[in-house]
Amino acid sequence: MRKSVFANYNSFIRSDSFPFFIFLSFSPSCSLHFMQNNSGGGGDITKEVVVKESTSDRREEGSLETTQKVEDPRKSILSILCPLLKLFGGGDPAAPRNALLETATTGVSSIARLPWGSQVLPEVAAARAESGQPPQLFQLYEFEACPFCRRVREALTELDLSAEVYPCPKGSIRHREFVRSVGGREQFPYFLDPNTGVSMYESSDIVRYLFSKYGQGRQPSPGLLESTLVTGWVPTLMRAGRGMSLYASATLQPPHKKLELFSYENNQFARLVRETLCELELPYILRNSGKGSSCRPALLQIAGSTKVPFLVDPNTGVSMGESKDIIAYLFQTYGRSTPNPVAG
Ligand SMILES: N[C@@H](CCC(=O)N[C@@H](CS)C(=O)NCC(=O)O)C(=O)O
Repeated sequence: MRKSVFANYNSFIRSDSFPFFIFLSFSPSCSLHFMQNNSGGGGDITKEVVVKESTSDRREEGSLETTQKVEDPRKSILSILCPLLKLFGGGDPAAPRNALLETATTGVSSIARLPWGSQVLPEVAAARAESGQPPQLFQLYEFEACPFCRRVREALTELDLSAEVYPCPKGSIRHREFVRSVGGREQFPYFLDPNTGVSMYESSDIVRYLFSKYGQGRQPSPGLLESTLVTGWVPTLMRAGRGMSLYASATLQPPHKKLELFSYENNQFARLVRETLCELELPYILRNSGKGSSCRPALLQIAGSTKVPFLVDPNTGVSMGESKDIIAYLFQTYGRSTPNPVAG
């Protein structure tokens, strides 16, 4: 670990981030990104210390050294933790799963994140129903298991905003490369708003931006930012790293057209589908359809009900509900290539 981390030790253990750091120290879902002043309550980030999982690839803010090499999760802390996680998580993500374990772990995850990411804020619902979505879709580079990305997806649900999601699992080939080349470093979430030309890292900044621009004067919901450090990691842990690493046999080429997923962040079954889209590195249009969403009439028309998840795949003409069926379909359709040499 870097010397500078120890130099700040005293203030660090007293900071809001300390409990989260302890979790991250054992979590393979994130590199150990410790941001001072990252309690979600203030945007004044004075210094960032980034300790990459891979001992051969360490960097601090200011030195934008980049590498074209795809990070090999097998050389990271994952190599120690993944066998355990894989055992707990049921091994091969494409293999049949224990339905009870799946329901229980995703259910507990949703309970941990109540009340965020389920319901559209009333002021926003009225505005969205009247004037619809912003003209161009946002682009969100993220991965499902990342608690900071979850924070942004929760805000999108509450603001009833759709987005193009570009999953960046560990071992991701296409999307991580894009973030590194455009943003300068591999850190998630990374967000672009083509309506304003704004792009940014830092989940709390992204959430504040979304509320200020599209929130009808609302501040971020009470606890949305702060709670990430308390329970934002629960789904990551409960789901044993699902939605974190690229599936070894994910097809190398993305499908011609983006899939479309009706979902809302804290829906326990939609989470399972998003994990799979992430593991297969499949870009998709996320139609957030929380309670009160303006997307629900369209969903009702296409699906015959407002239940989520509901997937539309314009590449094959398939559209379906039921998370179990969608997951099986996705692995069968997009998970059959020669094993990817860099995937974990
Ligand atoms: N303070 C940042 C923290 C972001 C962060 O630590 N993201 C982790 C994932 S949870 C990351 O990008 N890790 C690098 C990687 O996965 O390669 C934020 O709130 O956005």
